[in-house]
Amino acid sequence: MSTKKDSFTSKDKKFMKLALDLARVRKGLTGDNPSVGCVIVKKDKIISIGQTGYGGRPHAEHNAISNCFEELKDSKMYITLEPCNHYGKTPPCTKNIVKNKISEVYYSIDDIDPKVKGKSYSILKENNINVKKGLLKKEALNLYKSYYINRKKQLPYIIGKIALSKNKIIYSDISKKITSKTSDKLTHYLRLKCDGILITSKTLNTDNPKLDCRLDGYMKFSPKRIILDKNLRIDLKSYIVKSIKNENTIIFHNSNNRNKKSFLIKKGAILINQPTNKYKNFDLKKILKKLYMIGVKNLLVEGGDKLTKSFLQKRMFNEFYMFKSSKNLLKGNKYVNFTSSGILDTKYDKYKINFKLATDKIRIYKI
Ligand code: AOF
Ligand code: ZN
Repeated sequence: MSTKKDSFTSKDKKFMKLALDLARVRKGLTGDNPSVGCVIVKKDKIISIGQTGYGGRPHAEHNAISNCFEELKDSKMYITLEPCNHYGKTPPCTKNIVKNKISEVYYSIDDIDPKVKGKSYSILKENNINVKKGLLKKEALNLYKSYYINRKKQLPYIIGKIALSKNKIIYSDISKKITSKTSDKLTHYLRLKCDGILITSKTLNTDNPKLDCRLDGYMKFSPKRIILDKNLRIDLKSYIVKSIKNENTIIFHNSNNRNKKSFLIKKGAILINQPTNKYKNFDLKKILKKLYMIGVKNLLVEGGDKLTKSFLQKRMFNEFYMFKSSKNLLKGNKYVNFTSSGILDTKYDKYKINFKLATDKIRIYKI
């Protein structure tokens, strides 16, 4: 039975919802390819499912087809994104669909990649496949927001995160831990979903952070560590330097310190000599463009107060997570206040999500 607003049945919606869930869990783990979910149904029974492979290949449709042990002829395929129709690193999914005699294809939204965009509908129709698009479109647009931003702006999708105490302190030299262990899980989930994590060498040298994803079994999906370090002040005894391997660390600098540079390069870090502007600062936009070019599609900024403020002032975050503890933090000899509450209230006040997590309050601001 179809619902009032569109011609899709509640069963169609259920199957597409499953496809969206499959895409959602793999999101952030498919490199430069979007994460797609695919469900194949025959006589109202699910006969196969597929997701885009880790790193982006094989495509979801390919996986669903090759996972299937039943006859595919006359089945119906639900896909979260327009299936590809081009020869890229993999052959066209439309061809695979036709070859396997799948008789109906429902997909949610058009791909934004110009190689693919909008062409699959007629290709499938010409092959006598009953094709419909627009099923759960709103949900899919939400899921692919970051992919659309990537491709349109040639920039990473940027998530900011900060943890502060009740008295708005983000660092104190006498008490390090601000938010709860439960909140740490959410931080690590964000690290899982991002392929790059950005901090300054100042934060690195003060906090000696690990910046990895410590959710059980997901360590291997830890993001690349990206350090802004104009004068190459990075502490060579820090955890980050000790754990440099396989180009997992990118350092933007503007320094002539030969010894330090060659030490870091030998360890396996990628050093990028980045010119500064007339105020002797890095141009963040230029850095973000470079990061996109080298494969960082989803970037988490776990900055200190200054870096966070720069991003907020320029409205460069697509999402911003504020973790607020219910406790005051003792101020030691050194402490840092969070100074961007005003910017958040004026520039990011339109769309907020609030929830409690253990003893903390989380607020997500979205653009
Ligand atoms: C699909 N299913 O699961 C994904 C698609 O280089 P290739 O061959 O991997 O093609 C990359 C393009 O395929 C990518 O830019 C995007 O347009 C699309 N992604 N398509 O049919 C999938 N991930
Ligand atoms: Zn494909």
